[in-house]
Amino acid sequence: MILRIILAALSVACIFVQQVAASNTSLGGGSQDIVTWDKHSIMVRGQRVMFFSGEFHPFRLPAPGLWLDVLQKVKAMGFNGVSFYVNWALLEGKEGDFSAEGVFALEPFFEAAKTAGIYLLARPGPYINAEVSGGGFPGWLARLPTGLRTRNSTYMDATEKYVSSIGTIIAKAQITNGGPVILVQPENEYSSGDPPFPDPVYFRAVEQQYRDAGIVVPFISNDNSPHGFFYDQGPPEWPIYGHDSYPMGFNDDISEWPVDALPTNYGDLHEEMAPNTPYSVIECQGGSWDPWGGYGYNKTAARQGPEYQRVFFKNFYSFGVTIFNVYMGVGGTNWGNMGYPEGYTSYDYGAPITEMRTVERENFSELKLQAMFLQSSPAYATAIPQNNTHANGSYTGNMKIATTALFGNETNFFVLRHADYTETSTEKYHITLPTSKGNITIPQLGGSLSLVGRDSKFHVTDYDVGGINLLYSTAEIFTWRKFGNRRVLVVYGGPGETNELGIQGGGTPHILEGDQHSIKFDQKQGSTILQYTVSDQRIIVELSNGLYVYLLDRFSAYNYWSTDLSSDPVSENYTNTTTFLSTPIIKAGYLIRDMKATDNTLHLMGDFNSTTEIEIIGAESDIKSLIVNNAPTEFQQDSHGVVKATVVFKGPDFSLPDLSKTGWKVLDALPEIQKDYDDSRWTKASLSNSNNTERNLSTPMSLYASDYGFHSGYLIYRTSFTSNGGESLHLETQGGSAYGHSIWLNEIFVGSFSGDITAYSWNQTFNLPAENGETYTITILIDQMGYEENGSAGSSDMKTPRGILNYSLSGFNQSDLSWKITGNLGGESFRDRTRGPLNEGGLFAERQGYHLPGAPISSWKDSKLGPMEGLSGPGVAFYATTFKLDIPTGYDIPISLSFANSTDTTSSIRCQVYVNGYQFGKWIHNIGPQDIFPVPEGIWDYHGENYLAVSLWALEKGGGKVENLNLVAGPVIQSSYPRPIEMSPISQWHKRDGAY
Ligand code: IPT
Repeated sequence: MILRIILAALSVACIFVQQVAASNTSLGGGSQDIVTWDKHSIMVRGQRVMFFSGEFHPFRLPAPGLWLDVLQKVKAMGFNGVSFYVNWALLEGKEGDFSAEGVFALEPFFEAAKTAGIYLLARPGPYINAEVSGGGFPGWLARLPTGLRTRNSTYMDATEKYVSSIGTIIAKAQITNGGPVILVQPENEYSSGDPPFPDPVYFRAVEQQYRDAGIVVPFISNDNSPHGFFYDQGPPEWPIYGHDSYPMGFNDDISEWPVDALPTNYGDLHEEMAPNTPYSVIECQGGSWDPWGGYGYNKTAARQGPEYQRVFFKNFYSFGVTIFNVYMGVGGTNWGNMGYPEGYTSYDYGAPITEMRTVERENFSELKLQAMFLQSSPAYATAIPQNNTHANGSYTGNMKIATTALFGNETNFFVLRHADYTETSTEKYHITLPTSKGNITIPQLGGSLSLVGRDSKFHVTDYDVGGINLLYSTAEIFTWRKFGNRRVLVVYGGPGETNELGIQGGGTPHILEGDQHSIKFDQKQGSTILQYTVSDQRIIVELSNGLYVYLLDRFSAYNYWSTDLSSDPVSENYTNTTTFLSTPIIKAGYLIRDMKATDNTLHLMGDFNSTTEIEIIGAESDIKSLIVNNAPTEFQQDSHGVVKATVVFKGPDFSLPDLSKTGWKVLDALPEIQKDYDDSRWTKASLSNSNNTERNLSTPMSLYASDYGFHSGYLIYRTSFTSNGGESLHLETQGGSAYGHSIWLNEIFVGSFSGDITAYSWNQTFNLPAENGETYTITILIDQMGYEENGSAGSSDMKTPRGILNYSLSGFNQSDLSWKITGNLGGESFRDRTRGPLNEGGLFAERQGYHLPGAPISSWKDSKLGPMEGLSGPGVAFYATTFKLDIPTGYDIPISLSFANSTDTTSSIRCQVYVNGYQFGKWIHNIGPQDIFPVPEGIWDYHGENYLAVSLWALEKGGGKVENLNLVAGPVIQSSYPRPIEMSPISQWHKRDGAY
């Protein structure tokens, strides 16, 4: 055994040394030897790391005080990494004016990652896709006279300020400088486009920009699927090769699984394309975005739920993936107009951790089982995946079952699934596995094994449980631990399944807990063979070699946790396999974040949603006190060292304000249609040319909002004419999926387009009730839904214009009309530096800053019910109210705004909602599907006054209202996370100079 460890250490050291030689090279001066890699995995300070990561975008949770909460939950899921994008559009809203402060600052995020012990993969773009407006490109790029994402110097120069600034910020947070960043991905899915494509000159230039900014850690790429781009350029200058995978597609029929979607050839492709880099899946589908009018995220979460995770993720493990990022780990919110047009406000994504930061989805629990297993199995990282062309029938002789093997030095892994992965029936099988004791056909004690429904399972042979050889197991391993002379192995299976384990030198088993009849023993191959039927009655078996085996069903296993903040001087809080495998296993309920043992005292930090029996398995033998969430807690410790206690859940005492009683103020938010309205300070649409490379002008002047610097939220256009009587107006506008518009002739409502998910633009002709000799102003209000993404390199998709594309007024030449335009006040010289360039649109109330707390609402008219009173005709009203929240600390109680209109309400209304100035929702009742808008603590002040504003745009003759607007509390969690949460910066209203 000792020899084995020494040999293993030597071989790691050799690989390490070789690799240092191979990858300690420089591009623009970058060099380091802390993060290295070989064909199996990355290594940090020579220790192999299975980089198990969840995608999280700090910019989608503008409450830095909650970042640690989220990262601790990712860590509790057994993950050791997070991948994050940075959204350029939010940091350089005006060309050359880069700022990353307040909610946009990354330093607190890096600190939180260090505290949680989470390694980071930084993905700063500059292009990110990510279902954000322009795919992360700021609106001013629409004015570049060139396609985007090419070597063209106009484009490259435009990226320089951002890349050098964000590159410098990330560089400081690299592990070489004591930070959590260990990998950087330049660009994003640079996988298709116009010639020259693929362009190594361009790709390399982006890398060079980051090297110049001080990035020294390895680069990693994310091809959109395994094309192998750039790998053939060879190391060392080129990145670790990675690709993405979204096998379930997006927004497809929610109930069915696609056929032929399981990528069974990716392991072979990797061997062909990039055999010398670790197999890396940079984005593995962990949910889906949901479009306007979509199915809603609970359905997405269910479709990409535990069955999908078992079948599809284990398929990737069968190829030996060691860099694995689940997109998304935590979705978050498209607040403040940041989303792209196809998506609505919520970006929950059906991810394992919800937008409200809860962990009750089964997706979380299933992933925890998988991640814990791989983190507990150091042999996995170097095991060699076997060609699986003949997987069907191999090892089982049953053609309905596919088995793919990974062979290690001693330990072998076998991944089983139905040959037809969509199969929902049960398949029984026997399997013959090679072991150190020869081939063994399992089960040996009678009966058969089974794959029940959509499932995939790991079987292992010669698996090292801290020096005890697990000859084989068909039960899946959750984790194992070694405490002194004792070992604990926790395994699980699906309900009703038969499983069998062989434990070498196990001697005579002793059942400590559970039903004697559901378990069988025998001695074979020098091992204790143990067969059991999985039920929710756990079985604990003690073997004579000091091994305790916990036999669980999958659902009970969900309640088991292990914490691995190793807190040692070298590995800090990052997962350290050696210390990890000697920390206690904790059976609890909702969430365990951390456990520390000092001087015979156990300190446990966890979150509870009900009164919970806890067990700490592997505590020191003489525990004197147990402190749960800072409270001394009664406990017993049994003769096996297990500590047992009860954590009592005490429901909090609180109530939420009733929004029909808080009292509202209302303002007419469309003064533009009034007779005397003065638009002299508006921007004249005077450009006779546009650089827009996506669409040629159809009008004598550009009416593309991006040409005038307006990139977010509502747009308003005005023009005047003197009538010859009864003109007709033809209009073509464009705002992206689900957008809408309304048109007025002076104060007379002319008509609207209420939106359709498939209508990105709309043509309409109106007969104007205009009288000969009278002068009229036409006012057009357009909802712009964000810019399109720019997925194909060299394209100009993000420039797809917003605003008026074309118009004609009968009896007039186009050039007889002149137009004025407004969007947010100041356009790219946006006023609210706290909430960034996109938070405001062009409504009068937004231009004045009335969505900000401290707005002078006392002079506005009273409205008893606010948006629940609504408008009796078409128009826009702006409502505001204030109220106090007083939420007890010690609890995590997410608070959302719920808009509820009866489903038969046909009237089209569009609302925007602002909480303490942050736009946290766009509600479009006639499109849906989102009615509930979570707002994070930190944006809400849970212990003080809050300012809530709602704009309501009624698009139809009959007007409209929100039938019910409520504050609703999400799941109430008794939480160990320190509260109060630090407030996000809430800058106040000041009279805005030059506002119109
Ligand atoms: C992949 C993008 O890289 C990512 O930013 C996000 O947009 C994701 O899609 C979908 O949520 S692209 C992939 C669909 C090929």
